[in-house]
Amino acid sequence: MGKADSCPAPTKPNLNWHLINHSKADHDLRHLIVDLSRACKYISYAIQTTEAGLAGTKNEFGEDQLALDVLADNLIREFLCESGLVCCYISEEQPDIVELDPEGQYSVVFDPLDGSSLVDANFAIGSIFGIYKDGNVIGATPREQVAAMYVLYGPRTLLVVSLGNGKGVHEFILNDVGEFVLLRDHLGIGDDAKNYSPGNLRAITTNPGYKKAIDSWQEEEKTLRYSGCMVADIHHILSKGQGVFSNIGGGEGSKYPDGKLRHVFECGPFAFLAEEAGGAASDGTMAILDKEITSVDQRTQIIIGSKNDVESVASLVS
Ligand code: AFP
Repeated sequence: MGKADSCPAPTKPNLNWHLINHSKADHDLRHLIVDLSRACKYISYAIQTTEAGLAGTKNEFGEDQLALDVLADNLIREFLCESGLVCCYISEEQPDIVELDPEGQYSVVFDPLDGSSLVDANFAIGSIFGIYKDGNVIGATPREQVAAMYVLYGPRTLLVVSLGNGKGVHEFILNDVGEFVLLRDHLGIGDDAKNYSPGNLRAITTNPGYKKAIDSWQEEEKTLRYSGCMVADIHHILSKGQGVFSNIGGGEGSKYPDGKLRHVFECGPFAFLAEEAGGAASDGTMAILDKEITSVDQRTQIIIGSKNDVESVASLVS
């Protein structure tokens, strides 16, 4: 009797099963994604149980590090080391590229805990990951990612992953026995947004194009959905099947001249997921996926979500 006869599809496909049978992930990439998901289970548990106090240290960008930031960064590092599959990684909490196993075939870029300033308010927060095939992330473009994934720690812990190449964007939920099981497969983003999610709104005082974009969204009577955590705000778009999120710069002399968000571990992975879901991501002049990564701390403007809205806002802010 063949394997197919003796092993019917499970009623609740788990992440590992889905990566093998649906995404046809190669062996090592599948192991790496599953290892990252294991780290996120510990992070999810830590968020439920750890004091959300400051660690008293500052990260590379001068921001206060929460104890949970440090913990999440350490946990992910431990799982990457254990995997033996990763030659280097870039983390929001580390100033430089961190070298790991010279034999490893992959590099991973990540924000271990995005939205961590919201922890004490008990808002949803998340972890973001992009995976590249070799160690040369600087000089690459996010289109070269072989997978992107995020985990959203909200009332429920959700994991969304894609291996690109038309394999789709899939959502899993962490169940009570600690398994990520399939919740919805093939999340999609429609062409027109009913919801808008405007970040770095302080830029409208110095960037008239951004002001026009916000005015047009209000005139169109779109619904505002903005939490202050990129993972939660973009998950809202993928979950509802439409929406547009922006983080636009205020130009020279402003707090964030090029927008607040980092190209390599925030915008790149989300752009990969959005395009795979049928949406778009632009910096105002070009697709985020085609924008070269020049440094670890490079910031970029981003408009992401429903294609028509991304296009119209890009024409105003570029
Ligand atoms: P923290 O990780 O410091 O909380 O920042 C979250 C974030 O990088 C991203 O998730 C949000 O979209 C963005 O900052 C929010 O920025 P504003 O506070 O300027 O709206």
